Amino acid sequence: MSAVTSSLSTDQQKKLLSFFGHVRLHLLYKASIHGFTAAAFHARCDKQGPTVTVAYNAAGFLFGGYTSKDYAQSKQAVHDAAAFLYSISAEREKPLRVECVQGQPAFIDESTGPHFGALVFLHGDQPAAQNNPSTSFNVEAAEMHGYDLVLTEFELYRVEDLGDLLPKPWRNIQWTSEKRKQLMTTILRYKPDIKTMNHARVLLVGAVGAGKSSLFNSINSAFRGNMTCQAMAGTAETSLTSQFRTYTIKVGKSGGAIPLVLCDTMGLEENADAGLNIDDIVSIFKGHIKDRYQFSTSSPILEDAPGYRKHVTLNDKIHCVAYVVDTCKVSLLSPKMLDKFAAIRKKANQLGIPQLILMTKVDEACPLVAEDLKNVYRSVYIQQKARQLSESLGVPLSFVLPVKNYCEELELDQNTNILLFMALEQMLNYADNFFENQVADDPEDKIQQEQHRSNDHLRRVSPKHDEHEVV
Ligand SMILES: Nc1nc2c(ncn2[C@@H]2O[C@H](COP(=O)(O)OP(=O)(O)OP(=O)(O)O)[C@@H](O)[C@H]2O)c(=O)[nH]1
Ligand SMILES: [Mg+2]
Repeated sequence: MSAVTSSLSTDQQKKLLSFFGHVRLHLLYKASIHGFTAAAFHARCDKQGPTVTVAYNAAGFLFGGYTSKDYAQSKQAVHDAAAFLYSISAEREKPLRVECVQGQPAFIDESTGPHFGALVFLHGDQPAAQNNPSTSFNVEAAEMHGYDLVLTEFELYRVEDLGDLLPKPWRNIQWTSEKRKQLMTTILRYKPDIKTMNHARVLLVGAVGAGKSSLFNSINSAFRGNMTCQAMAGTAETSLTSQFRTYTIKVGKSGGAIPLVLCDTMGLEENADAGLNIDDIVSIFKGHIKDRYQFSTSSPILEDAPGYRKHVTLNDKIHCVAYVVDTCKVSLLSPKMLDKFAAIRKKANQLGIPQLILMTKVDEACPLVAEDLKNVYRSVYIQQKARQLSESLGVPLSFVLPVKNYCEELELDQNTNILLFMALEQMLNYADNFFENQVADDPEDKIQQEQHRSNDHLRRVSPKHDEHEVV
């Protein structure tokens, strides 16, 4: 299936947005991809809250209707004082807006295409609209669509209220260089509580295009001190990453490795036989998959495959899972995708692997955050998405961390690094919980852990140690 992207030009989008306050348009349905039928429309657009339909014709008109109510095929006439029909064209500087006649229903909520009385879209399951005389809207056909009722495209967008900024952030962050340094020092000084271990291994799991590879590149860049693009990142219909990769991250160009290994995977897709499969994820959890293993979507790894590691140590296992989710797609997580996440979570829980969620692309999701990343914990929209994500995945809100990856910048940014380092710090804390569970299971390791703790304590109080601090 082709990528679903908006057909709105920048000028059309600007004019359409001028009808609303501080909102974001989220494309839910595009007839040329999903089908010019009422059934295809309702499958994607029912129960989505405030939406706007956008019809395109060859005469150059863009026209449709806004409603703040749900489509639900209830067979009822729906009253909505906020509803309106509109038309936009290049010739008209100001878009045309037609209000609903007071007391009249805005639309008939049936199983046809959207039915605004005066205008019925997807008429007869065709790329067509129908213009009717109506008591609800007084529509001038010439102004609305120039009598051209053949639709070259038809889309529906959810109109998401971005809200304003919260007076107080929902998490307190110090956006200072001291904070960045302190986080970096904490990460560099990290040592697992098990003597034989010198790093934590964290797995990135998420849908195609969620930003997993970019996250590694961003963290790598932050430690390296310049932009890097070691992992291939970009947009494609299926996962761009097709191999299992384990990455060590160095401080500077020739410095030592940080005590964390990031593992990048192929993206998840909602269909059972597409994208990374759950059996492979379990093999990764258990340490059986070697670096550079080429995933196959048709079958999971076999024990006699060259990429299969038979004898695993604690070092090879995954100690923390970070689910990477695109903030813009939180409300679009389909039941099938949520089922996949639930199945993966169940396996991780059975193996005692702690998990957290990284919400990427916060800049793309909220213009206030794009303007200033320091708004990330003050944006009503980001907070709402974090809550929604924690509910849909069934994890506490404290497990959800917003991050922004480097993607178009040429220079590092302190605030971007702070969010990335906070995510890393949390991964290490969670990996510690994994190690604690291992130790609790193994009494011999418990003794080693005690020894390690006392040595570690001596190291931490030694003033000489601080002389070697790397920041
Ligand atoms: N604006 C913005 N774009 C991002 C961010 N993170 C990733 N992207 C973009 O999203 C696209 C996909 O990113 P990738 O890192 O390739 O995603 P992935 O999860 O590795 O995808 P697959 O390997 O295909 O499964 C790229 O074009 C990135 O530049 C972010 O935080 N903000
Ligand atoms: Mg990738």
